[in-house]
Amino acid sequence: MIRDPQTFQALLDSVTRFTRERLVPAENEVAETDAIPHAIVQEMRDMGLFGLTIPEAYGGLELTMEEEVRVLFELCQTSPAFRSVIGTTVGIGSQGILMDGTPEQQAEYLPRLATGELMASFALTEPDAGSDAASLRTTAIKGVDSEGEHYIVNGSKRYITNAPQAGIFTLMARTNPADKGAGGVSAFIVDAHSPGISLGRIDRKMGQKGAHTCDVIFDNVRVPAHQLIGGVEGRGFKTAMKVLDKGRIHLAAVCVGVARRILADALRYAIERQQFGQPIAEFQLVQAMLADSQTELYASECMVIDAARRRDEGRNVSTEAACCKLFASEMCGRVADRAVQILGGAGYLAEYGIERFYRDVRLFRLYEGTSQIQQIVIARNMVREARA
Ligand code: COS
Repeated sequence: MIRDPQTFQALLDSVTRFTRERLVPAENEVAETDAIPHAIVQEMRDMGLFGLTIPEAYGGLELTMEEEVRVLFELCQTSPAFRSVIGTTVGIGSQGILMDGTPEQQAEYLPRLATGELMASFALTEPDAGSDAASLRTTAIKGVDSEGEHYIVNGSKRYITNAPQAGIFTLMARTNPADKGAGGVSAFIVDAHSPGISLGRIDRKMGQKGAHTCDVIFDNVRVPAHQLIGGVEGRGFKTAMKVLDKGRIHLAAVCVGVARRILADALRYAIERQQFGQPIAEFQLVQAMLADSQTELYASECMVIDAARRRDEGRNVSTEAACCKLFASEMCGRVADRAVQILGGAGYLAEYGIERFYRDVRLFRLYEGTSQIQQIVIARNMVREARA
């Protein structure tokens, strides 16, 4: 917990410097090689970025949600692939352990997650269970043998971010196959190197080069019973939903950071580019695009800060998190689209970088719940509260 504003400002300043001096200059290399340089990952470790949200007692920085989103506003003014390095650990991979893990599970994993020595991936989505997450089919069947109680896991997971780098998976699997809904799902911590786990080939994506996703296949994987998160069966879906509530605010903050960068690039271009004898920034139709982007960006920043503060106060932010994810991800798409328009032909060329952002940000409206899923969450909560 950073209670001293000056210490927190020093962290923010160092993240801003790191983003400008190390990440931005490496953007093209990452896009071309589809890999984040090891030296950059190590610097992220050294800065404590893997432990942003992990309690100090376990070696993390224990940032509040408000502090976390302010760090993301700075860190994400570059290719979103850099954030993905810490994304599953800080965003969703470690949060199930943090929220619902037993003290033993927390003591075992959180210190290594905080240093970045261990990376966590969140394994919920399946080939036939995407938006309808509760329909997942991966099973974890309890048994006992000479080595003790365990679960045997079978099934496959899809689009698992950071799976190739993961040391552990937060896995959602069905412990009660008779219960086809959310109540039959449990959450586990699974060692990624367990016998029977194999990875599919790295997915070829439209954008976000350097951030890797792939299938993860579980073939009779033996998971010791003490790896059941919280030690109780049937709570895995709720753990996943709570993790996603937090993850959606985190991701909305990512959208704000990336949109800030895209808008700054578009503004600079508009000031430098001369047409009809003056900078195109002087033309009102260009100004309208700049102003609309600035307004929507400001609205997103305010929403994200407000939702983060509410979460810090211990309030249920399921609705607010979905509102933030919905609005900020759509905002980022519009900001990127207007930026291409402001740059004109240059916006379509790879060398200006805007077309790369245009492709990168398309994912924001899809992962951790599509825009349509956010609308469902918001409206369902509204109806439920109105009826209560
Ligand atoms: N926090 C805690 N518990 C929650 C919750 C939340 N935010 N949301 C739902 N739950 C609980 C419900 O209260 C319910 O519990 P009870 O059975 O005890 O009442 C249980 O979880 C099931 O909830 P619900 O009936 O709403 O589940 P649905 O199957 O209808 O699905 C949605 C809900 C659509 C919201 C869910 O499937 C979802 O978020 N899908 C998108 C998944 C996603 O984001 N995937 C991206 C993967 S990570 S890249």
